Amino acid sequence: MSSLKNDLILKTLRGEQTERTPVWMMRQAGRYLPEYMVLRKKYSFFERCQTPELACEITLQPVDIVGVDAAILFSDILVVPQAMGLEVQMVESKGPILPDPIKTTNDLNRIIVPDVNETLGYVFDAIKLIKQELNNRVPLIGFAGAPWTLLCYMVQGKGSKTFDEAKEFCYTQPALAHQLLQMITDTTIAYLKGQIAAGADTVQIFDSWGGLLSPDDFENISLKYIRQIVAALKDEAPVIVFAKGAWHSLDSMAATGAAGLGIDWCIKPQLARQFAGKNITLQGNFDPARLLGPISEIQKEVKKMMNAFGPGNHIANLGHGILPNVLVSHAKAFVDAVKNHQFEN
Ligand code: 1CP
Repeated sequence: MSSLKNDLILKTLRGEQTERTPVWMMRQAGRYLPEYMVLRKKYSFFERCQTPELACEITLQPVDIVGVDAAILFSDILVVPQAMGLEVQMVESKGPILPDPIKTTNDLNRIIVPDVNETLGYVFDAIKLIKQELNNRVPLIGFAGAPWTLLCYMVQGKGSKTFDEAKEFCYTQPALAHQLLQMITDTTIAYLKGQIAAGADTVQIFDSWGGLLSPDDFENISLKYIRQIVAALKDEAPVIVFAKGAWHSLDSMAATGAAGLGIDWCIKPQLARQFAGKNITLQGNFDPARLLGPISEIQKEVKKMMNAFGPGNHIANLGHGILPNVLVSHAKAFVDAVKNHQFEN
Protein backbone atom coordinates (compact mmCIF):
# COMPACT_ATOMS: atom_id res chain seq x y z
CA MET A 1 0.00 0.00 0.00
CA SER A 2 1.38 3.43 -0.86
CA SER A 3 1.62 5.97 1.94
CA LEU A 4 -0.69 8.84 2.82
CA LYS A 5 -0.10 12.22 1.18
CA ASN A 6 -1.51 14.02 4.22
CA ASP A 7 -0.73 12.19 7.45
CA LEU A 8 -0.79 15.25 9.76
CA ILE A 9 -3.38 13.71 12.08
CA LEU A 10 -1.55 10.39 12.41
CA LYS A 11 1.75 12.14 13.04
CA THR A 12 0.15 14.35 15.66
CA LEU A 13 -1.37 11.30 17.35
CA ARG A 14 2.11 9.75 17.50
CA GLY A 15 3.39 12.93 19.18
CA GLU A 16 5.53 13.88 16.17
CA GLN A 17 6.05 17.47 15.04
CA THR A 18 4.15 18.67 11.98
CA GLU A 19 4.34 21.78 9.80
CA ARG A 20 0.86 22.85 10.94
CA THR A 21 -1.99 21.79 13.21
CA PRO A 22 -4.40 19.35 11.51
CA VAL A 23 -8.16 19.86 11.53
CA TRP A 24 -11.41 17.91 11.07
CA MET A 25 -14.94 18.37 12.42
CA MET A 26 -17.07 15.91 14.34
CA ARG A 27 -20.20 15.03 12.33
CA GLN A 28 -18.58 16.69 9.32
CA ALA A 29 -20.56 14.46 6.96
CA GLY A 30 -24.10 15.63 7.48
CA ARG A 31 -27.04 17.92 7.14
CA TYR A 32 -25.22 21.26 6.73
CA LEU A 33 -23.96 20.02 3.33
CA PRO A 34 -26.44 20.49 0.42
CA GLU A 35 -24.79 17.52 -1.32
CA TYR A 36 -25.70 15.35 1.70
CA MET A 37 -29.29 16.63 1.67
CA VAL A 38 -29.70 15.44 -1.94
CA LEU A 39 -28.88 11.86 -0.91
CA ARG A 40 -30.92 12.21 2.29
CA LYS A 41 -34.04 12.89 0.22
CA LYS A 42 -33.49 9.82 -1.93
CA TYR A 43 -32.45 7.17 0.59
CA SER A 44 -33.37 6.32 4.18
CA PHE A 45 -30.76 6.77 6.92
CA PHE A 46 -29.87 3.08 7.21
CA GLU A 47 -29.87 2.68 3.40
CA ARG A 48 -27.20 5.39 3.38
CA CYS A 49 -25.23 3.56 6.08
CA GLN A 50 -25.65 0.07 4.63
CA THR A 51 -24.88 0.82 0.98
CA PRO A 52 -21.08 1.08 0.69
CA GLU A 53 -21.29 3.34 -2.41
CA LEU A 54 -23.56 5.83 -0.57
CA ALA A 55 -21.57 5.71 2.69
CA CYS A 56 -18.43 6.27 0.61
CA GLU A 57 -19.83 9.22 -1.30
CA ILE A 58 -21.06 10.91 1.92
CA THR A 59 -17.76 10.25 3.72
CA LEU A 60 -15.82 11.96 0.94
CA GLN A 61 -18.06 15.04 0.68
CA PRO A 62 -16.46 17.11 3.48
CA VAL A 63 -12.96 16.18 2.29
CA ASP A 64 -13.74 17.54 -1.17
CA ILE A 65 -15.95 20.46 -0.14
CA VAL A 66 -14.51 21.73 3.15
CA GLY A 67 -10.91 20.52 2.91
CA VAL A 68 -10.56 18.72 6.24
CA ASP A 69 -7.41 16.71 7.06
CA ALA A 70 -9.29 13.44 7.65
CA ALA A 71 -12.36 11.58 6.49
CA ILE A 72 -14.63 10.00 9.11
CA LEU A 73 -16.66 6.98 8.13
CA PHE A 74 -20.31 7.82 7.50
CA SER A 75 -22.28 5.54 9.79
CA ASP A 76 -23.82 5.84 13.24
CA ILE A 77 -23.00 4.61 16.73
CA LEU A 78 -26.41 2.87 16.83
CA VAL A 79 -25.51 0.26 14.20
CA VAL A 80 -23.93 -1.65 17.12
CA PRO A 81 -27.16 -2.07 19.16
CA GLN A 82 -28.81 -2.98 15.85
CA ALA A 83 -26.22 -5.69 15.22
CA MET A 84 -26.77 -6.95 18.78
CA GLY A 85 -30.43 -7.56 17.89
CA LEU A 86 -32.26 -4.38 18.96
CA GLU A 87 -34.50 -2.58 16.52
CA VAL A 88 -33.33 0.98 15.80
CA GLN A 89 -35.43 3.44 13.80
CA MET A 90 -34.15 6.80 12.61
CA VAL A 91 -37.19 9.05 12.67
CA GLU A 92 -37.21 12.23 10.59
CA SER A 93 -36.63 15.33 12.76
CA LYS A 94 -36.93 13.21 15.95
CA GLY A 95 -33.68 11.23 15.90
CA PRO A 96 -33.18 7.62 16.91
CA ILE A 97 -35.99 5.51 18.41
CA LEU A 98 -35.48 2.01 19.87
CA PRO A 99 -39.05 0.69 20.30
CA ASP A 100 -38.12 -2.29 22.54
CA PRO A 101 -35.50 -0.98 24.97
CA ILE A 102 -33.68 -3.09 27.57
CA LYS A 103 -35.31 -2.93 31.01
CA THR A 104 -35.17 -6.50 32.42
CA THR A 105 -33.20 -9.76 32.39
CA ASN A 106 -35.63 -11.07 29.77
CA ASP A 107 -34.84 -8.10 27.55
CA LEU A 108 -31.11 -8.76 27.95
CA ASN A 109 -31.70 -12.35 26.85
CA ARG A 110 -33.06 -11.04 23.55
CA ILE A 111 -29.70 -9.58 22.53
CA ILE A 112 -26.39 -11.16 21.58
CA VAL A 113 -22.72 -10.47 21.04
CA PRO A 114 -22.89 -10.92 17.27
CA ASP A 115 -20.40 -12.08 14.66
CA VAL A 116 -19.43 -8.64 13.39
CA ASN A 117 -18.49 -9.92 9.95
CA GLU A 118 -22.04 -11.20 9.51
CA THR A 119 -23.88 -8.23 10.99
CA LEU A 120 -21.58 -5.28 10.28
CA GLY A 121 -19.74 -6.53 7.21
CA TYR A 122 -21.33 -3.69 5.23
CA VAL A 123 -19.31 -1.20 7.31
CA PHE A 124 -16.08 -3.04 6.53
CA ASP A 125 -17.02 -3.06 2.83
CA ALA A 126 -17.70 0.69 2.99
CA ILE A 127 -14.29 1.28 4.62
CA LYS A 128 -12.51 -0.70 1.88
CA LEU A 129 -14.28 1.32 -0.80
CA ILE A 130 -13.61 4.64 0.97
CA LYS A 131 -9.89 3.83 1.28
CA GLN A 132 -9.80 3.09 -2.42
CA GLU A 133 -11.62 6.30 -3.36
CA LEU A 134 -9.61 8.44 -0.94
CA ASN A 135 -6.54 7.22 -2.77
CA ASN A 136 -4.31 8.15 0.20
CA ARG A 137 -5.32 11.82 0.20
CA VAL A 138 -6.11 11.90 3.94
CA PRO A 139 -6.46 9.29 6.70
CA LEU A 140 -9.78 7.60 7.47
CA ILE A 141 -11.17 7.73 11.01
CA GLY A 142 -13.31 4.78 12.12
CA PHE A 143 -15.52 5.06 15.20
CA ALA A 144 -17.87 3.50 17.68
CA GLY A 145 -19.95 4.70 20.62
CA ALA A 146 -18.63 4.13 24.13
CA PRO A 147 -20.50 1.36 25.99
CA TRP A 148 -22.14 3.83 28.42
CA THR A 149 -23.40 6.08 25.60
CA LEU A 150 -24.80 3.04 23.76
CA LEU A 151 -26.44 1.79 26.97
CA CYS A 152 -28.13 5.21 27.22
CA TYR A 153 -29.98 4.63 23.94
CA MET A 154 -30.50 0.87 24.48
CA VAL A 155 -32.24 1.48 27.83
CA GLN A 156 -33.88 4.90 27.36
CA GLY A 157 -35.02 3.98 23.85
CA LYS A 158 -34.48 7.50 22.51
CA GLY A 159 -32.42 10.65 22.91
CA SER A 160 -32.67 12.52 26.22
CA LYS A 161 -31.09 15.46 28.03
CA THR A 162 -30.65 13.53 31.28
CA PHE A 163 -30.87 9.83 30.32
CA ASP A 164 -32.60 9.34 33.67
CA GLU A 165 -34.03 5.93 32.79
CA ALA A 166 -30.59 4.69 31.72
CA LYS A 167 -29.16 5.92 35.03
CA GLU A 168 -32.04 4.36 36.99
CA PHE A 169 -31.28 1.04 35.26
CA CYS A 170 -27.61 1.25 36.31
CA TYR A 171 -28.44 2.23 39.90
CA THR A 172 -31.30 -0.25 40.48
CA GLN A 173 -30.03 -3.25 38.49
CA PRO A 174 -26.23 -2.86 38.56
CA ALA A 175 -25.46 -6.52 37.80
CA LEU A 176 -27.64 -6.43 34.71
CA ALA A 177 -26.18 -3.08 33.65
CA HIS A 178 -22.63 -4.40 33.90
CA GLN A 179 -23.60 -7.51 31.94
CA LEU A 180 -24.99 -5.27 29.19
CA LEU A 181 -21.94 -2.97 29.26
CA GLN A 182 -19.65 -6.00 28.91
CA MET A 183 -21.65 -7.34 25.95
CA ILE A 184 -21.41 -3.94 24.24
CA THR A 185 -17.69 -3.81 25.02
CA ASP A 186 -17.02 -7.24 23.52
CA THR A 187 -18.99 -6.35 20.39
CA THR A 188 -17.23 -3.00 20.07
CA ILE A 189 -13.74 -4.49 20.34
CA ALA A 190 -14.48 -6.94 17.52
CA TYR A 191 -16.18 -4.19 15.50
CA LEU A 192 -13.30 -1.70 15.79
CA LYS A 193 -10.74 -4.42 15.08
CA GLY A 194 -12.73 -5.15 11.93
CA GLN A 195 -12.71 -1.46 10.98
CA ILE A 196 -8.92 -1.30 11.42
CA ALA A 197 -8.41 -4.52 9.44
CA ALA A 198 -10.56 -3.04 6.64
CA GLY A 199 -8.38 0.09 6.52
CA ALA A 200 -9.36 2.63 9.21
CA ASP A 201 -6.17 4.52 10.12
CA THR A 202 -7.35 5.55 13.60
CA VAL A 203 -10.54 5.09 15.59
CA GLN A 204 -12.50 7.41 17.86
CA ILE A 205 -14.69 6.32 20.76
CA PHE A 206 -17.63 8.72 21.21
CA ASP A 207 -18.81 8.94 24.82
CA SER A 208 -21.28 11.71 24.11
CA TRP A 209 -23.05 11.25 27.45
CA GLY A 210 -20.01 10.55 29.66
CA GLY A 211 -20.43 14.00 31.21
CA LEU A 212 -23.83 13.06 32.67
CA LEU A 213 -22.09 10.82 35.20
CA SER A 214 -20.36 11.85 38.44
CA PRO A 215 -16.59 11.22 38.46
CA ASP A 216 -17.02 7.97 40.45
CA ASP A 217 -19.84 6.72 38.23
CA PHE A 218 -17.89 7.70 35.13
CA GLU A 219 -15.05 5.46 36.32
CA ASN A 220 -17.30 2.48 37.16
CA ILE A 221 -19.89 2.69 34.41
CA SER A 222 -17.97 4.19 31.50
CA LEU A 223 -14.19 4.38 31.76
CA LYS A 224 -13.83 0.80 33.02
CA TYR A 225 -15.14 -0.38 29.64
CA ILE A 226 -13.41 2.25 27.50
CA ARG A 227 -10.17 1.08 29.15
CA GLN A 228 -10.78 -2.48 27.89
CA ILE A 229 -11.44 -1.20 24.37
CA VAL A 230 -8.32 0.98 24.25
CA ALA A 231 -6.16 -1.85 25.63
CA ALA A 232 -7.44 -4.23 22.95
CA LEU A 233 -6.84 -1.79 20.08
CA LYS A 234 -3.95 0.50 20.87
CA ASP A 235 -1.29 -1.73 19.36
CA GLU A 236 -3.25 -1.90 16.09
CA ALA A 237 -4.12 1.79 15.59
CA PRO A 238 -4.11 5.04 17.57
CA VAL A 239 -7.29 5.51 19.59
CA ILE A 240 -8.99 8.87 20.31
CA VAL A 241 -11.33 9.00 23.30
CA PHE A 242 -13.94 11.76 23.35
CA ALA A 243 -16.00 11.78 26.53
CA LYS A 244 -17.99 14.98 26.35
CA GLY A 245 -18.14 16.84 29.66
CA ALA A 246 -15.92 14.34 31.48
CA TRP A 247 -12.98 16.75 31.86
CA HIS A 248 -12.65 15.68 35.50
CA SER A 249 -11.24 12.34 34.35
CA LEU A 250 -8.79 13.46 31.65
CA ASP A 251 -5.93 12.11 33.77
CA SER A 252 -7.42 8.61 33.98
CA MET A 253 -8.42 8.74 30.30
CA ALA A 254 -4.81 9.59 29.39
CA ALA A 255 -3.68 6.60 31.47
CA THR A 256 -5.71 4.19 29.30
CA GLY A 257 -3.10 4.37 26.57
CA ALA A 258 -5.27 6.43 24.22
CA ALA A 259 -3.26 8.47 21.72
CA GLY A 260 -5.66 11.42 21.79
CA LEU A 261 -8.37 12.89 24.00
CA GLY A 262 -11.26 15.01 22.77
CA ILE A 263 -12.38 17.98 24.84
CA ASP A 264 -15.45 20.19 24.57
CA TRP A 265 -15.59 24.01 24.71
CA CYS A 266 -16.49 24.20 28.39
CA ILE A 267 -12.89 23.68 29.55
CA LYS A 268 -9.90 25.94 28.89
CA PRO A 269 -7.25 24.20 26.78
CA GLN A 270 -4.55 25.11 29.33
CA LEU A 271 -6.49 23.42 32.13
CA ALA A 272 -7.23 20.35 29.99
CA ARG A 273 -3.50 20.12 29.29
CA GLN A 274 -2.74 20.26 33.04
CA PHE A 275 -5.24 17.48 33.72
CA ALA A 276 -4.28 15.26 30.77
CA GLY A 277 -0.50 15.59 31.13
CA LYS A 278 2.20 16.86 28.80
CA ASN A 279 2.45 14.19 26.16
CA ILE A 280 -0.99 13.17 24.99
CA THR A 281 -2.61 14.80 21.94
CA LEU A 282 -5.69 16.92 22.69
CA GLN A 283 -8.48 17.33 20.16
CA GLY A 284 -11.02 20.16 20.10
CA ASN A 285 -12.53 22.39 21.31
CA PHE A 286 -14.35 25.06 19.26
CA ASP A 287 -17.94 25.74 20.34
CA PRO A 288 -19.99 24.37 17.39
CA ALA A 289 -22.50 27.23 17.81
CA ARG A 290 -19.66 29.72 17.17
CA LEU A 291 -19.87 28.64 13.51
CA LEU A 292 -23.25 30.38 13.41
CA GLY A 293 -21.58 33.77 14.01
CA PRO A 294 -19.94 35.99 11.38
CA ILE A 295 -16.79 34.74 9.63
CA SER A 296 -14.64 37.53 11.08
CA GLU A 297 -15.59 36.33 14.59
CA ILE A 298 -14.90 32.70 13.67
CA GLN A 299 -11.41 33.73 12.57
CA LYS A 300 -10.79 35.64 15.83
CA GLU A 301 -12.02 32.76 17.97
CA VAL A 302 -9.93 30.21 16.05
CA LYS A 303 -6.83 32.35 16.70
CA LYS A 304 -7.60 32.33 20.41
CA MET A 305 -8.17 28.58 20.41
CA MET A 306 -4.98 27.84 18.48
CA ASN A 307 -2.84 30.00 20.73
CA ALA A 308 -4.38 28.48 23.84
CA PHE A 309 -3.41 24.96 22.69
CA GLY A 310 -0.09 26.06 21.20
CA PRO A 311 1.77 24.25 18.42
CA GLY A 312 2.01 20.45 18.49
CA ASN A 313 0.01 17.73 20.25
CA HIS A 314 -3.24 19.30 19.07
CA ILE A 315 -5.84 18.30 16.49
CA ALA A 316 -8.19 21.21 15.87
CA ASN A 317 -11.86 20.20 15.95
CA LEU A 318 -15.20 21.32 17.28
CA GLY A 319 -16.08 20.51 20.88
CA HIS A 320 -19.04 18.43 19.61
CA GLY A 321 -20.79 17.75 16.30
CA ILE A 322 -21.38 20.47 13.69
CA LEU A 323 -24.93 21.86 13.79
CA PRO A 324 -27.20 21.31 10.75
CA ASN A 325 -27.87 25.06 10.32
CA VAL A 326 -24.21 26.04 9.83
CA LEU A 327 -23.35 27.58 6.45
CA VAL A 328 -20.77 25.66 4.42
CA SER A 329 -18.82 28.91 3.99
CA HIS A 330 -18.57 29.20 7.78
CA ALA A 331 -17.38 25.59 8.18
CA LYS A 332 -14.79 26.28 5.53
CA ALA A 333 -13.75 29.52 7.26
CA PHE A 334 -13.09 27.48 10.43
CA VAL A 335 -10.96 24.92 8.59
CA ASP A 336 -9.05 27.61 6.65
CA ALA A 337 -8.41 29.68 9.78
CA VAL A 338 -6.78 26.63 11.42
CA LYS A 339 -4.72 25.86 8.30
CA ASN A 340 -3.52 29.48 7.98
CA HIS A 341 -2.76 30.04 11.64
CA GLN A 342 0.72 31.32 12.46
CA PHE A 343 2.02 30.90 15.99
CA GLU A 344 3.94 33.86 17.30
CA ASN A 345 7.25 33.08 18.95
O1 1CP B 1 -29.70 12.86 8.06
C1 1CP B 1 -30.11 12.83 9.22
O2 1CP B 1 -31.06 13.50 9.67
C2 1CP B 1 -29.42 11.92 10.15
C3 1CP B 1 -28.57 12.67 11.08
C4 1CP B 1 -27.44 11.78 11.48
C5 1CP B 1 -26.16 11.74 10.90
C6 1CP B 1 -25.64 12.59 9.77
C7 1CP B 1 -27.48 10.79 12.48
C8 1CP B 1 -28.64 10.42 13.32
N1 1CP B 1 -26.25 10.15 12.51
C9 1CP B 1 -25.41 10.72 11.58
C10 1CP B 1 -24.05 10.31 11.25
C11 1CP B 1 -23.11 10.14 12.36
N2 1CP B 1 -23.41 9.86 13.66
C12 1CP B 1 -21.71 10.17 12.23
C13 1CP B 1 -21.04 10.29 10.87
C14 1CP B 1 -19.69 10.70 10.70
C15 1CP B 1 -19.40 12.17 10.92
O3 1CP B 1 -19.48 12.93 9.95
O4 1CP B 1 -19.02 12.53 12.02
C16 1CP B 1 -21.17 9.96 13.52
C17 1CP B 1 -19.71 9.93 13.95
C18 1CP B 1 -22.26 9.76 14.40
C19 1CP B 1 -22.12 9.47 15.83
C20 1CP B 1 -23.28 9.59 16.73
N3 1CP B 1 -24.58 9.25 16.53
C21 1CP B 1 -23.18 10.05 18.07
C22 1CP B 1 -21.88 10.43 18.73
C23 1CP B 1 -21.44 11.78 18.35
C24 1CP B 1 -22.27 12.92 18.85
O5 1CP B 1 -22.63 13.76 18.03
O6 1CP B 1 -22.50 12.99 20.06
C25 1CP B 1 -24.45 10.00 18.64
C26 1CP B 1 -24.84 10.39 20.06
C27 1CP B 1 -25.34 9.48 17.66
C28 1CP B 1 -26.78 9.20 17.81
C29 1CP B 1 -27.55 9.94 16.80
N4 1CP B 1 -27.66 9.55 15.50
C30 1CP B 1 -28.38 10.48 14.78
C31 1CP B 1 -28.74 11.51 15.68
C32 1CP B 1 -29.56 12.72 15.32
C33 1CP B 1 -28.19 11.18 16.93
C34 1CP B 1 -28.24 12.02 18.19
C35 1CP B 1 -29.52 11.85 18.90
C36 1CP B 1 -29.49 12.52 20.25
O7 1CP B 1 -29.37 13.76 20.29
O8 1CP B 1 -29.58 11.82 21.26
